Amino acid sequence: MWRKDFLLGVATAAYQIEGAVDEDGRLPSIWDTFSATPGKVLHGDTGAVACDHYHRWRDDVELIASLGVEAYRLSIAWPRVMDAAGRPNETGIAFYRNLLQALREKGIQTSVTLYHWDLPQHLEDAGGWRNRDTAYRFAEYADLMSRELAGLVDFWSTLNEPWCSAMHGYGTGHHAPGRTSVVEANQAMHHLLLGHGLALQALRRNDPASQKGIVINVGRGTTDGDTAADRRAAELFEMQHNDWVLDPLLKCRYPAALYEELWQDAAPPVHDGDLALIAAPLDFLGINYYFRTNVRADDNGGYVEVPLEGVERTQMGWEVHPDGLRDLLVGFHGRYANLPPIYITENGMACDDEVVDGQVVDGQRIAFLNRHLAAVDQAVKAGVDVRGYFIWSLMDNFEWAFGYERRFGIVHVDYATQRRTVKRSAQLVRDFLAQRRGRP
Ligand code: PNW
Repeated sequence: MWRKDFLLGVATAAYQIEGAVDEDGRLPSIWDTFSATPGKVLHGDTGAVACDHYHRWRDDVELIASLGVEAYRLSIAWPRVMDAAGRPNETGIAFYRNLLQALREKGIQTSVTLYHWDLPQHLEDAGGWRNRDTAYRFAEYADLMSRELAGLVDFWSTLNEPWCSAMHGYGTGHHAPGRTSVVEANQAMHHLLLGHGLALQALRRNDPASQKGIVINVGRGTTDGDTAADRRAAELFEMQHNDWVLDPLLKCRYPAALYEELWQDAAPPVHDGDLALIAAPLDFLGINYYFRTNVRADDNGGYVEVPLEGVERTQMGWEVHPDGLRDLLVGFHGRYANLPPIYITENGMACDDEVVDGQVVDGQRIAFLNRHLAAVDQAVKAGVDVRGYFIWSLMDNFEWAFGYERRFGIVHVDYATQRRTVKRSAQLVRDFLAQRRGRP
C-alpha cells in the first residue's frame, strides 16, 4: 500500500508552455536562438507561443486543480526574471509570485525548478556552461529567486537533467546551444554541478523551510549480447548516464572508470573545493525516467545502441520498460548509503493523441502510467524511500527538438485555438488518489 503522504503531481517547464518570449522584458534564451535555426527543430517549431500559458495561467491553475493533483512542478525562466546586468525584472518575478500564490490558494504543493534548459543567450555568448563564470551567475539567480519567492515553494530543484544540458547541449548538439564536443560536454557538466552546489547554499540561506534538491534523468542500459565485453558495455552505459552525475553528488568524486575508459582527453575541469560544494547534502533527489536502452560493445571499448525488435515503443520510439525504473531505484539504494528521499519528478509517454467527439482515449498512456506506478511500488517494497510521482506532462507542449508533433500531456492542447481537452488518462490521477486514501 502507498504511504498516505505519497505525493501525486503533474509537471511542465517554462519554455515548453509559456510562449510570450519577448514580453515584459524577457531576454532571449538559447532555445529561442536554437529553435529559430533552420534544421534544429522538427517542422521549424519554436516556443514563441507554445501553450500561451503566460497569458492563460489563471485558467491553467483551475485546470490543474480540477484534475485533483496534489502537486505541480514548474520551472522559472531565468531570462524572464533578470536583465543582462543581473538586475531583477519585477514584472517577470511577479508572474511567478502570482502563479505560486494561486497554486497555494488551491492547496496544491509547488515544486520549482530553477534551470530547465533556457539559459539567457547573453550568457551563452560569454561561453555558456563551458565557462566557469556561468555557475556563479546561476548562484546569483538562485539567490534572487529564493529571496523573492521564499515561503511559496515547497520543493526547490536547482537543475533539471544536467546530463541532457551537458550531453545534448554541448556533446551531441541535439539541444541548444547545439555544440558538439566531448570536451565541452565535460566542462558543461562540471560547471552545471558547481552551479548546483552554489545555488543550494543560496536556497538554504534564504528559504530554510523548503525542501531542496536536484532533478536528474537516469538511463537503464542492458545488453542482449552474451560476451563479457557486451556486459561491460551495459555497465559503461549506466556509468555514463547515471554515475557521472550521481557519484559527484553523493560520493564526492567522478567515477574513475569514466576517466579510464571513456573520457581519455576530456576530463572535467575540477578546482580544489568544487566536489565538496557539489556533494553538499540534499533534502531530496528528483528522478526522471523514460526508457531502457539495449547496448553492445563497440570496437573501441565503448558501447553502441542496438535497438531491440518486437518491444512496445512510444511515439518517441522509446521502449516501454517499467522494470527499468524499479531496477535503477533498487540499484541506487544499494550503491549510495546516503541516497536522499526520492521523488519521481518525470515519467510519462508521447502518444499520437487525437480529439474524437470531444474525447481523447489514450489507453496506451493509462497502461504506461499504471505499470510505472507499480514499478515504483515494487521499489518501495524493496526498501527504497520514494515519496512522490509527477506525470510528464500536465499538457501537450513544445517537446524540444521534436516541436509540437510529440504529445506527452494528460491534457490535449489544440494549438490553433489553445483549447485544452482533458484526456482519459487524467482520470488515473483520481483513481490513484482514491486508492491511496482508501475508499470509505
Ligand atoms: C525530459 N533523451 O527530457 C525533459 O525534462 C522534459 O522537458 C521533456 O519534455 C521530457 O523529458 C520528454 O522528453 C528528455 O533523449 C529529453 O534521453 C531527451 C531524453 C531524455 C529526457
